[in-house]
Amino acid sequence: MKLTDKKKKDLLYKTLRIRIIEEMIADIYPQREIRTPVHFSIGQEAVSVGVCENLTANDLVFASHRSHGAYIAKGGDIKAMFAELFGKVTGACKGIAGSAHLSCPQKNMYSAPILGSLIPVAVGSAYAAKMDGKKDIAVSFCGDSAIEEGVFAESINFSLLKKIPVLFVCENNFFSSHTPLYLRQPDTEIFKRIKGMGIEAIRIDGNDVLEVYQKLKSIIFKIRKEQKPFFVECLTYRFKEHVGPSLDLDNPYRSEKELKKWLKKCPVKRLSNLLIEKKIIKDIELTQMISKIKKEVTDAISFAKRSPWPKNKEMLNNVY
Ligand SMILES: Cc1ncc(C[n+]2csc(CCOP(=O)(O)OP(=O)(O)O)c2C)c(N)n1
Repeated sequence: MKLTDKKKKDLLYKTLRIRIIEEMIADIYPQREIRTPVHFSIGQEAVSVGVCENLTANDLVFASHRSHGAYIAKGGDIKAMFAELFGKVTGACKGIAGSAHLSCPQKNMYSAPILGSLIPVAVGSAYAAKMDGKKDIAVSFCGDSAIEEGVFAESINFSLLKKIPVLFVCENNFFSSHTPLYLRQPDTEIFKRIKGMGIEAIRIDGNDVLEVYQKLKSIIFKIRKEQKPFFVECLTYRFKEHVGPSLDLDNPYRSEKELKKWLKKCPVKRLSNLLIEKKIIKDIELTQMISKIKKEVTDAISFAKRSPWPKNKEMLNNVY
């Protein structure tokens, strides 16, 4: 499938938008007005964009603690996102969820930080849609560690048994907090292990927006048409520390050399360099994109700052 220049520019804009939003959160985070722990997806944006660009508004997305990319790519409101991070009542979840639970029911997007907890929910939601005769699918975004939870195997099994249209997207960034994949698994080619469970599974370059978008287009078409599950392992890397805006380079689980290797594969730079090289976009257009997004974020930050706090008595609403 050949992509138009317009589509390529659009994909660049959407990837860049996630990057700038998160970089601006990282910049203000040390001021300690945002008190929710934040797991940045900087470096992993291509996965969220490439997948969600192929979804309909009714398709459901279930993400993890590293939720921002999926929230933004599924169309979550940015003012509501910032208000949520600031703990304000105008937030996407009325200020009581924070970053790791950031959800947007209006856009059919949910996240939760208990590893693996939303994997069966994605399966169940897709099954419900199927039983209702709808064509909606559900996507379960999970890390390479979340799929080590037992519930993942149960979810794969049930989705195969009942022919459920669910897409499992594993964002393999090679770490479970501070433990590398090679210390947890005898074989680091995750997709091969998962294939052994009987589900179709592939591995792709999760730092190439165009590849993720194009490969997922046909996979999502297939899931919808054939009504069965699919597993995609996206190789990627988080540039920031596990939680917070620093780099974790003082921690021996990863090295500066490794980070530099992955920075060369930065999804934003790769796509912008390609589009500039092929004269699909001019430097000035890129600068304009950046200014537009920064203005949007600045407005969202001031909206969040001037919004009220939730009332004390509202804090336990919806807690069961
Ligand atoms: C059931 C459970 N066990 C442990 C944790 C603590 N924990 C939070 S994030 C994390 C690592 C997650 O790694 P992965 O799923 O690969 O996602 P990533 O953080 O790399 O995006 C762990 C162990 C948790 N949230 N839930």
